[in-house]
Amino acid sequence: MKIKGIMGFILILALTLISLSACSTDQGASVEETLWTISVEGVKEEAINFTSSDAEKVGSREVKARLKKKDGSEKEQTWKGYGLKEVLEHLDAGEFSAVVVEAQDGYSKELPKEVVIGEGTILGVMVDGKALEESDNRVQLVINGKTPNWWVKGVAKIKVIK
Ligand SMILES: Nc1nc2c(c(=O)[nH]1)N[C@H]1C(S)=C(S)[C@@H](COP(=O)(O)O)O[C@H]1N2
Ligand SMILES: [Mo]
Repeated sequence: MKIKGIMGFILILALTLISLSACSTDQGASVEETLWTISVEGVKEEAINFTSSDAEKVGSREVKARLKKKDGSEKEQTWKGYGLKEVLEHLDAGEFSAVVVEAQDGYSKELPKEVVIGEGTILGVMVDGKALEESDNRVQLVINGKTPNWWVKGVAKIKVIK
């Protein structure tokens, strides 16, 4: 009787542990988890929240970007991210003349239309196989061929200018 009781207890304990670990694995693998949010202004009356989950619907692109340093040297990086042009299409932004990309720290760049629609312009989330971490602000504007001052880090806001 006593043995049965102990066995029963161990069984319940084991089942509890298994269900708990299954839960945490579920959460860890969740694609619903929002890693970042970018506020998009100038499309609708109110700002649109474009999240990492929305971005997955856009589909990612790889860009081999030559980063021109100020000392004249160049380094090549392989970036993965979401084409700015595709993101705007996904949001039904329609016609525009320019787009302002703004960071959490207030740093910003105004991109003329031809830069916005360029194949080498993406919201980068991964460089050389490594995801940008929270300390690196998760999302960085990448523009192939442009100097580092164009590469806005920690993109927080996108303003569409008609
Ligand atoms: N959010 C944000 N992004 C930014 C800046 C900034 O001040 N804030 N500075 C820009 C400038 S002027 C340069 S030269 C590069 C510097 O990038 P690095 O620190 O990786 O060399 O980031 C660019 N992106
Ligand atoms: Mo700079």
